[in-house]
Amino acid sequence: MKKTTLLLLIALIFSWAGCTSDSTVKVENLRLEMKENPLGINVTQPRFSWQIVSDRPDLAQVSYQIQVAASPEQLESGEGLLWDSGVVRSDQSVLVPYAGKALKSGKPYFWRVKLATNQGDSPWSDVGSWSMALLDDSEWKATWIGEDALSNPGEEIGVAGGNNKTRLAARYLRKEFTADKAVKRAVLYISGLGSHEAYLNGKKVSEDVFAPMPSLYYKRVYYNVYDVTNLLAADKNTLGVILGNGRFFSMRNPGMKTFGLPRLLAQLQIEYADGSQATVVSDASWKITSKGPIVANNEFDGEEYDARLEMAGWNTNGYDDGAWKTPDVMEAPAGKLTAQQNPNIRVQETLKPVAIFERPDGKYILDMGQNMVGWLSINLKGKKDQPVSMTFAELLQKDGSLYLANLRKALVTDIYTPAKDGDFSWQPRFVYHGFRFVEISGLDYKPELSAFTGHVIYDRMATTGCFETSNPLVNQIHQNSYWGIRSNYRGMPTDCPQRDERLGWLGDRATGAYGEAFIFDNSRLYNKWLQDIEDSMSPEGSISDVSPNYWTIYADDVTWPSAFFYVADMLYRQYGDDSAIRTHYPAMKRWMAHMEATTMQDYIMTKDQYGDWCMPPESQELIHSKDPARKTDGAILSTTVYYDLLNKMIGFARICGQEADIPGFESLAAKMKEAYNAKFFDQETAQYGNNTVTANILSLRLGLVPEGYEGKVFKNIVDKTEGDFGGHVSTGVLGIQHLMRGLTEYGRVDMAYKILTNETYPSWGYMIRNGATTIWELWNGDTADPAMNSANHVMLLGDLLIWYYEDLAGIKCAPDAVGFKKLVMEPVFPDGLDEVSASYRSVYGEIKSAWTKKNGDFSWDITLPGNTTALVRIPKEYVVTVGNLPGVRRVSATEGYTEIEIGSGSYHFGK
Ligand code: RAM
Repeated sequence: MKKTTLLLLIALIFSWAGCTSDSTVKVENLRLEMKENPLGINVTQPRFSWQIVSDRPDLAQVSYQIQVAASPEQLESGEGLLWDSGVVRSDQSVLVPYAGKALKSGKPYFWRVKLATNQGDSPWSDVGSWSMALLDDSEWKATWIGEDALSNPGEEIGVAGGNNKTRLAARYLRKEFTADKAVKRAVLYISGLGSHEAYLNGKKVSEDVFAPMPSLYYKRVYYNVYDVTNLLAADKNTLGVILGNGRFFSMRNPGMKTFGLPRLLAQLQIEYADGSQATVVSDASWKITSKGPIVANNEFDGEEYDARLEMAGWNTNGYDDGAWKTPDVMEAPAGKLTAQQNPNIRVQETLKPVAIFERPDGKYILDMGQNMVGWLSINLKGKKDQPVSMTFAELLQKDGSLYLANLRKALVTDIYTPAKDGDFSWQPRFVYHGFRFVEISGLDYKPELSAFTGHVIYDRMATTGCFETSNPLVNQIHQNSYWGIRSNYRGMPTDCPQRDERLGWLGDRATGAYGEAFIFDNSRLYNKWLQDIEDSMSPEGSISDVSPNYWTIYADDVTWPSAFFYVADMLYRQYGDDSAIRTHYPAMKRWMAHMEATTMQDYIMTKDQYGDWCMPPESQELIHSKDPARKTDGAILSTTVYYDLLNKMIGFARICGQEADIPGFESLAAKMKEAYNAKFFDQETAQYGNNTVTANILSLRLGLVPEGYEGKVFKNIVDKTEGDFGGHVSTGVLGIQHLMRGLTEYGRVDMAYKILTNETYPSWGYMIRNGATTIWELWNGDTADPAMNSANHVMLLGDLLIWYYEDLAGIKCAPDAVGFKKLVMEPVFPDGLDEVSASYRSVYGEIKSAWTKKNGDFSWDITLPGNTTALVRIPKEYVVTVGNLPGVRRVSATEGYTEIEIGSGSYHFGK
């Protein structure tokens, strides 16, 4: 595109009438521990965050005052406050820690905040609230209960030498009790393992599914906290709980860690208006049955529901449970009972199928139009005793039948057996599938599309990012990523949602988590996952490549465990939350030392497990390349990454006040750099190892290249990409984490853009051209062996999403700031891309950036939230003059750029 010099105008989109004294400053979006009015907070100094808005530009906080009380009335009157921070001169509006009187277990609290800003004072905010978890184990009066037997035909616990399959019916539990006085507050503390669905008087206590989230149950057991005051009836009440198997009674055994038969711990605490208290706890006074309609539930194999076994009214008062049993007292699962701080899973969206067609065998195939994760709800006509079954798949075979080979041994089939002829509605409770297509059998008519609804499930978190460009392929890749990411959150980030695996593989998220954080508020999820990783460590300090370690893989490689560090760093940079770094620093240090002691030789890390996993192989039928010229030496991967982790540890040590550790990390890093270059760097050719793009780009981006050689090393990356791969990606999971940013930083955004927009193999565009609506596990996912070939893996995204938001849109946190308090906005403008429009809801509020450079005209709209600033850099070719208008703090010219420092507000640059 021909670039024209354009006049830069700065105008404020809003009408700004100069300084008036009326305060328009408002405080919004109160958060406690990054959540809105949370229940069951388990830290004693929770942190407050808020956002500030006004209709004028350049809004900055000058001071805050926070008040906390045990009731809204006390907050209002100011009497008996538990904390009044007083006026604190500070611009901090994210994660300000509580410093008042000790907070009490189980109690509710209320807070508000008032600010002084450069535009005047805000009024008091609305009142936010939270409640504390049970802080002391001794407060648990409940007993773990369940049915300690297999009592239905066909049930299997899985045995060594057997088929590994497990099968078990859901457990139904009930308890009637009386609440004989006026109730002020009732809170249910509950852990139902694997998954529970709880009811009070026949009503669900929440829309959560699969709660609580998975953990390494003998180290940690999560419980959930629900306020059920409104569900409690005067006088007689019934608590009902269904227990599914989840990840506790695991899908396969042995081969996947299993923890035992399902069990329930529940404690309902009632506060009466007269100040007295009552507690209803799980114990031997409850009743249990496993003869209910959910006769099997297994996340791999599906759910089987026999409507003939329904027990109408089982979770309401007066149900005759004479046929039910007294529950067995079950052993406690040993792990520390911990209030879950990350959100549970919910149905987040529903989808209607786009097509249905009949197969020659009388079965129907439903097409959802999108590879999705969750389940199907059905409204169909059935015949008594004639099962209707649904089998789920991502793909179809050429003949139009389901392609099941890539699901390996997962049976992925839900079965409903009607109790009578006629209409029925159903959906499963304890299973999910990764699918686009569903085969339906057992019907004697062709159903309407309206009979089906796809329920998309994943952890309840806000969508924070939006990204559109003038190039439909670039948009579609973002859309596929969005679907892939939401497909792979199940209380932990999973590798895949469909086959017999669905585990928390670390390597897939080392850099991925960072890119994902632009699209989803995944802060609580990743905080939780880091705890899974630490819980899953070996006593010797090894990190399991799968965490929670339902598969235990202590390979002592570097590249997969690096996620422990990179994700903690991401939480700090993206959300301003350093708690994960502080919590896990000792474990990180232990792992660094363990690795140094066991796998480092002459300052080279010698162990690697996966290589540059899933690089495009030489033949499209292969899963892994066999060509030595394409494979990167494992020692290069582990040494470069370990070196980078040392540098991360230096920063972490500072955050944790462990400065004494720093010289050790520094001197080790220096020795490693020297040894690494001596061993792998050829000064003549400026090549690392066998000159793969991955070897060179890791060395370059992670800072190992000797000064002065950067350009030459980079040239090798470019030459290799152009010469050997025709401008295509040649990396696997390791190299891809740095590819897009690396090419851009060293001046070849055109090559990054080519790689992005390729539609020939290998590329993201190739996946899409071949029907992908998510991201594949393999570049050659359409031709490779089904043994390892998921159509919904996110690891090959590498740093693509980071590059989308930071480099294409220019939404980038400044290196000396965290949480987007300060941005450096410096988009790249690849030839061929005319428009980018993106937004990101940061912890300070929404950031927007939209530029166009169509027909020679350049324009750029930016919006920054209150209490943030940005350094905007516009290439000189687009700018000749800059006005001096409100919100603009400074304008200066550097070589090639006009730099404009702005405060919050909305700005338009250009015509
Ligand atoms: C596969 C997983 C995962 C990857 C490991 C090494 O089985 O699906 O994505 O991290 O292997």
